[in-house]
Amino acid sequence: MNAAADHFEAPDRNLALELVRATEAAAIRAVPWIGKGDKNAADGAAVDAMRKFLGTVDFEGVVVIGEGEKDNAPMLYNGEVVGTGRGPRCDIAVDPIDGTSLTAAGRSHAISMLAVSDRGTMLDASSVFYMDKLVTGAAGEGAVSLELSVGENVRELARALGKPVGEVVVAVLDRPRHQGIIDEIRSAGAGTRLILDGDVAGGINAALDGTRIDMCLGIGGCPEGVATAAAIKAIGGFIQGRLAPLDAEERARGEAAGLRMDHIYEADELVRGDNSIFVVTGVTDGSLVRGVERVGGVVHTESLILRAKSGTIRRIQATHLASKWLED
Ligand code: VTB
Repeated sequence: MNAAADHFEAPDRNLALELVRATEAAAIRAVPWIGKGDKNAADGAAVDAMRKFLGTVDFEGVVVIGEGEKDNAPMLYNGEVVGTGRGPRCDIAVDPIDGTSLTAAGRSHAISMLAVSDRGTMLDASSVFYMDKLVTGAAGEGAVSLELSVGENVRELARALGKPVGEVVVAVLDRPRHQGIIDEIRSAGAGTRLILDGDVAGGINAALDGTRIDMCLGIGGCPEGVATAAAIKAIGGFIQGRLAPLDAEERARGEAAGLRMDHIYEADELVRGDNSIFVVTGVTDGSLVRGVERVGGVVHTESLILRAKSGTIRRIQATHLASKWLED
């Protein structure tokens, strides 16, 4: 072997290249339900399709973050084992549609996503519903923190990015609970990008270069926080999360499950190690990926696959024969 090439690792398998078929399938099957006002039908079609395709992939995945508990979710429930059972033992987080209401309404930014990491490395935060999150690109490392105020974070990030505070854009879920954060962002002189749903895409956009979002802040779903961490590790960005229990009962349940309530979870505590992958396919048009689109006899999908180990980011455009997937 060429000595100069010795420090390169031997190429290995990128599971994401196979798993992208599962998010593509979920997005394609959602097509008849986009804008039709029935979010459960959209979700059901996507869940079913994703599960079928996961079943073809050589791995043994345990759903750590899924559609909920076994009794409420017929498929892709927490603890369900997916894949052929041959190959690597993994944790998997799935959200066949993040943004079911967006999909049903025909609004932008709905995605189908999944994240995979080595078995036992994904934080099981299923006993707490919400998480306070802070996501930026790599520039935020050592500059921003959930311990700082919103204004301080905005100023520190502006300094780290080398641009005026007035040009910093912060994505926040548009919820009454965030009015305080929104006011603080604006009084610091930065701008908000209010998002209806989908803070996973918001977080990824904050971490990726070349998007119009510099930071994603606020309280969103806990599962979405862990899934975002898998993506952020691949992009090389910054993420912190702090559990935000709704009441004393949820706090106690979380503590009983071994979760630390006032602790700031770093990326490596949300998903341990550097072997995570993240896969997303657009359901409706968004800033991360284009939505799935049927044009006559074909269906177009756009996906992004991220792999932490190699640091690769791939954008995959695919054209599928509609007759194989959808009724006329
Ligand atoms: C967010 C958002 C999701 O849930 O995590 C949010 O990213 C949090 O819950 O798309 P609320 O809607 O109660 O604020 C979603 O909106 C739906 O899963």
